[in-house]
Amino acid sequence: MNFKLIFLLLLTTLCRADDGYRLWLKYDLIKDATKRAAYARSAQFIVLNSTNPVLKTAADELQTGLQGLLGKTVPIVANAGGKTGGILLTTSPVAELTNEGYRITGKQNITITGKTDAGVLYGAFALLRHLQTRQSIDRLSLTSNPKIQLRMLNHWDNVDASIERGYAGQSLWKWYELPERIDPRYRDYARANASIGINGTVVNNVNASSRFLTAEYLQKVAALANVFRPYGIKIYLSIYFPAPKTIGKLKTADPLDPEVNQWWVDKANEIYKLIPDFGGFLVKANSEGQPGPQDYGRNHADGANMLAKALAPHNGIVIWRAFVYKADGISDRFKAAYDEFKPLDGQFEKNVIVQVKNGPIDFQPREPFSPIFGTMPQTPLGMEFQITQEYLGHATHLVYEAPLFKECLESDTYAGGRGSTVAKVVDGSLHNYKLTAIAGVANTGSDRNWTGHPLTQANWYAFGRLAWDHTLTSQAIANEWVTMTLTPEPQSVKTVTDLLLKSREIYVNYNTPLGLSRPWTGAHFAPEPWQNRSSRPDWTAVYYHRADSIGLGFDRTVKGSQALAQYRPEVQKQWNNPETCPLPYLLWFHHVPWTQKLNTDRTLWEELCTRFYTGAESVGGMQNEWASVKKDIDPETFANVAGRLATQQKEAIWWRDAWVLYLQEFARQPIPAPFKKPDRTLQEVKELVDIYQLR
Ligand code: GCV
Repeated sequence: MNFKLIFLLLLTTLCRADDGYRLWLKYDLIKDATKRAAYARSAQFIVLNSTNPVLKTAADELQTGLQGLLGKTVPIVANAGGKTGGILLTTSPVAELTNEGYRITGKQNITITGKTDAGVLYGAFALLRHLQTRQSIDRLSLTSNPKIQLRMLNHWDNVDASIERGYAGQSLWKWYELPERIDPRYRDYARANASIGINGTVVNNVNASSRFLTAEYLQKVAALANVFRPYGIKIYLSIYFPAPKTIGKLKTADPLDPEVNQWWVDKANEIYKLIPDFGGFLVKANSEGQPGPQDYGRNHADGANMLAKALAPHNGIVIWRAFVYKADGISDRFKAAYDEFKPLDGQFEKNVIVQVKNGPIDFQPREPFSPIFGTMPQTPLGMEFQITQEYLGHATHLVYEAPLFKECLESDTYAGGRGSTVAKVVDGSLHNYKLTAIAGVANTGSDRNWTGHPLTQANWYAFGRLAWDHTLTSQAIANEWVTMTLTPEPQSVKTVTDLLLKSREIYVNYNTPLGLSRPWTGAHFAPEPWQNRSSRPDWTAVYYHRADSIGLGFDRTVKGSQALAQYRPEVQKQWNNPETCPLPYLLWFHHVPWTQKLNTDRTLWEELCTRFYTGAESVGGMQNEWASVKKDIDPETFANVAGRLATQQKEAIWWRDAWVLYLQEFARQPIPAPFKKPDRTLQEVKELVDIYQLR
C-alpha cells in the first residue's frame, strides 16, 4: 500500500463521524503520549494459560481495548517467559473475593484475579475503564465484589420485533433469522453488558407470547444463549402462564393440577437440554389482563412455586413480578401490590424471587419507594427499575436516571431500625436473602446508537454500574461515562456531567413537580392532566391529581385512602403531616389547599407555577451548556443531542402551559410574577395534544 493511500485511510478514519455504536467501549488512542507510554510499559502482553471461553473473552477484550488506547499490538501469550511488563489473567480462590468479584494488583506486572472466570472478565473491563478514565496505574490495588447476584436487563420485546415502551427502533433480536443467522450485534450487546457487570437478560416481553416456549423458538433462544455465554450472561424467558393450554393443549393451566405441573417439568427438561445454563422464568401474572393463578382460585405463591419446582433440579429460578392491581376502582392502586403480596411472605419456594417496581404505581418521574420493600423479610425481593423512558419523555427528553435509581435505593424503610435502606433489602444484607436481583427494563433498540438519544446510553451504563455497586455516586458514574463515551477533556467532562446530574430534576419540575403523577395520554408522552375518561378509573389523570376548588393531591393519610399505613411508623411519621412531608412527595400523600403556605414561603399555587416555569426555562440552560462543549464532541453526536434538546425545550413549555392553564381553572388565581401568562389558551393546548392522538 502506498503512503498516500495509508494517509487517506487514516484521514477517513479520523474524520468519520461517531455514530454512537461503540458506546462507552470506544478505546480511541490516548492522545497524551506520556500517559500512553506509562500504560504501555505495563501492558506489553497479556498472559492467559487457559481455554476457558469466558477467560478467553477477557483476554480478547483486553487486547482490543489496549490496542486501541495504546495504538500498538498487544499479543496474548500462554506464559510470560520470564519477561516483565505484562498483564496476567488468573482465577484463584482469594478470600476477599465473592464469586464474580475481581482484584487487580501490581505495577510492572499487573495481575487480574477472579475467584471465577466471570470475575476475571469483570476485572479486565475494570482495568480498561481505569485506563479509559486516565487513572494512574502506579501501585494498582483494586478489589471489587458485586453487591447483588443477579444483575439483569428485561427486554419488553415482542415476536414481531416491536418493543413495548421502546423508543430506539425495533428489537435487537431478529427472531425470523435465528437460529441460522447470528447478527454480529448480539455479540456487541453482550460485550457492552459484560463491561458493566450485567449477567442476565430476559429477551422477551413480560406481556409474553407462548411462542417462545415452543421447540421452534427455543432453538432460536438457544442460539442467542450461545452468543451470550462467553460473556458471562445467562438467558431468561418471560412466560405466558397459560402456555400448558396454548402449546400443551391441556384443558387448564391451574398450578395445582398434576398434569399442568408435569407439563412444566417436561418443558424445563426440554429447555435445559438445549440451554444447560438457562437462567429461569420471569412472570407477569394476573396483572393488566395477563392470565395467572388467580384465574383458578390460586394465589401468586401457588403459581410461582409450581414453576420453581420444575426449574429447581436445573438450578433455575422464577422471578415473579409484584406489579399487580385490580380493576375495582374503589381501592387505591397504590396499595394493590402490597395487599396481594405481603400476606404471602414466606410462602414461596427457595428459588423464587419477587420482583418489585421501585415505586408503588408505575415508573413515574418521581415516586416514593414501594412499601413492599422491607415488609417481606422471608421472601427475596428484587428491584425493577425502568431504563427506557416510558414516562420520562421517551428518547427526546434528556433524563439521566442514576439520581432516580439512587433516590429509591437510599430511601430508608426502617425495617430493621434506622438505616435499613431499600438497597440493603435488595442486596440481601437486611434480611439475609439467599437470592438477590436487580433488573432494568432496557432502553436498547435497533437504532445504530442503541438508545436513540445519544446521552441516554448513560442510563444503561448507570444501571449496570449501580447494579454492581449501589454505593457509587451518580456523579462518579456520569463522569466515567462521559469520559469514555464523549470526550476526555476535563472541562467538557465537567460540563456534561453537571448537565446530566441536573436533568432529572429539571424534567420533574416541568412535568410532575411536588408529587404529581400520571398526567399522560395513552402513549405516555403528551400532557393530558384533564383526561377523565377511560375503561378504568386508575387509567385517568384526574384519579391521580384530584384537583378541585380546594386544592390538589391524593390524600393517602388516615383521612384518605390510608396507603401510608403500609409504611413503617417512622416513615409514616415524616410523611403523614403535610408540614414535614418532603416537598417532592407532598401531593403523593396529601390534598393540599391552593393557598397553603409551604416551607418555601410560597403558596402551593405559587410553588407549582415556580416549578413549571423554572423547569421549562432550565432546558434552555441545558442547551447553552451543551453548546459550550461543541469543540470537544463529535459533530454527529453534537448535532443529534442539540436537535433533541431543542425539541425538549419546545415540549417543556408545552407541559408547563398544559398544567398551569388546566390547574388555574381550579385554583382561580393569576400566574404569579415574574412569570408571564402562556401565550396560548387551554383549548389550544388541548388541540395540540389531540394531534398526538390522531390515528
Ligand atoms: C409491559 C406499565 C406499562 C406497560 C407494561 C406494564 C408492566 O403499565 O405501561 O407497557 O407492560 O407497566 O410493567 O407490566
